[in-house]
Amino acid sequence: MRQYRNYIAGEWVESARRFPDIDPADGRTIAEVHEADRAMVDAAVESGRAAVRGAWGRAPVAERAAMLYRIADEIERRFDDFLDAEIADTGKPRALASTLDIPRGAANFRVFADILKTAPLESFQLDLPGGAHALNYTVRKPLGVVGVISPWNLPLLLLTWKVAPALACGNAVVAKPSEETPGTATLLAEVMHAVGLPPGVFNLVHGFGPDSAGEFITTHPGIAAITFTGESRTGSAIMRAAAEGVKPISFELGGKNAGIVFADCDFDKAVDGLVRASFLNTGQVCLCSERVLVERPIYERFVDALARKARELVLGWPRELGTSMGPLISAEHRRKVLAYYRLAQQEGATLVTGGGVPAFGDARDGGFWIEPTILAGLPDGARCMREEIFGPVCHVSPFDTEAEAVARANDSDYGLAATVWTGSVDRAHRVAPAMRVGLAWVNSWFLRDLRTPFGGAGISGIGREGGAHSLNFYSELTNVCVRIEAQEALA
Ligand code: NAD
Ligand code: 6OD
Repeated sequence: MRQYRNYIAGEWVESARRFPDIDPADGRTIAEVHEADRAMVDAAVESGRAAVRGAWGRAPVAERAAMLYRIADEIERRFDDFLDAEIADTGKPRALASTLDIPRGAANFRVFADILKTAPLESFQLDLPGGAHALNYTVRKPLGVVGVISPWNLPLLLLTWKVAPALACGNAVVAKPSEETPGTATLLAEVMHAVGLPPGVFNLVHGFGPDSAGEFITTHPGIAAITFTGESRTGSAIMRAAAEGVKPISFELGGKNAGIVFADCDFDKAVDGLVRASFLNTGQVCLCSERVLVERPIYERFVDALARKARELVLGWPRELGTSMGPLISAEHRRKVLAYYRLAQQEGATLVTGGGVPAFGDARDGGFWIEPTILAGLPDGARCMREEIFGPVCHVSPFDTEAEAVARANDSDYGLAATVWTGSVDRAHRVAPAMRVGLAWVNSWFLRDLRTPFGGAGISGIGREGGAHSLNFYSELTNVCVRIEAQEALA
């Protein structure tokens, strides 16, 4: 059986406590994961602190950037290993992991190396009475050891999205991947070792949240900052832990995202876009559209087309090329999503398509598969319209005016993302900026330029990462102010 160990201070560390890593496509145990205890997390933090005090914390920008490029190259060299591990842990289709997850794992390092090399330092001149002035300039320094805690839905993408900028800024990292998806994180530690990253700069600890590695990281006095992606409720628990040490936090949390489809849209593109936005990765993307609002004149036709496309999704073995949708991540998560399918019907929803568990008659019946599902007929206040389900499901409802669509889309405690589908340039530029979200897409979805701010409003997050926003979170900025006296000869 494959063993996933901890990587601490440049060494592989075993643990007597182990838990199984399960392939969600058939429920088989595929690896044993070594759960880090408190002493291991202490050792990881200590080695990180020593690395930041040592050569890594003082390494010139060019040296850190070169290291990030080497990491990206090595991920690409081991592309097939990463692909294999990501598919085994998540059950996501090969077509998705090979075009999104693994390429982004490498791209995150390359992009932040580029950004670091070209990042400007601020400087301001303040004029003073009598001809003197003050020259201000900002220097960027590492924060120290950053705790990185990541979820299971896009394991390599979301882990590297935080590790890359943290390392770019000269920090050390103690990373904890989700207990559901330890595979690609362990390969990433192998990559760090292979490229010669100094011991202690990247540490990997496996485990769970409460009373396990997650909590040991967030409550550790030696952790300088916490960056977290996951559920809003978990974010709230981590925030309480971080409050004790007044630690900087960056949170990317849940979503209950709206997609607004206007009658003047390109109909086929909007249908394809919403199928992708609702069902990609089995609906397990924080940006997925769970609330679809469609302008009344095209409502019936749109729902029919969306349902037809949802039924065409191929729930096949993840490694087969024709597969377009995989299973959910775990038995527990399937129980949760199925409970929402039932609740929706108790709340008065009509089932347009799906709602159940498919039967295959092969080993997939041991996995955590579920049907892509479309609901209609719920009032906006229903629980299924307000709570994140995080499965292959969307609710479709009609609207009559632009103002109504904007108000209903914005009526959510969450505020991560929105998509607007329209053929009118004016409407696009009126509606998209009016969305109370961190990310508003027009005639597209999950289209990413990694230099742009990424994050959520409301309970969808705190702060923004991406480009210079990441550099600012992962750096201590010191402003130097120099008073310069006037000299008459030069005046
Ligand atoms: P989760 O919150 O259950 O777990 C995320 C990570 O936090 C895991 O590594 C887990 O072990 C750890 N954890 C749990 N409790 C903890 C605690 N008390 N202290 C420290 N660590 C703890 O989330 P999940 O189920 O893995 O992921 C799905 C959720 O993530 C969804 O809500 C989704 O919307 C959200 N998400 C958000 C974004 C975004 O960018 N906004 C991206 C991906 C996923
Ligand atoms: O693309 C990204 O950088 C990012 N953070 C995506 C998050 C997706 C949520 O599931």
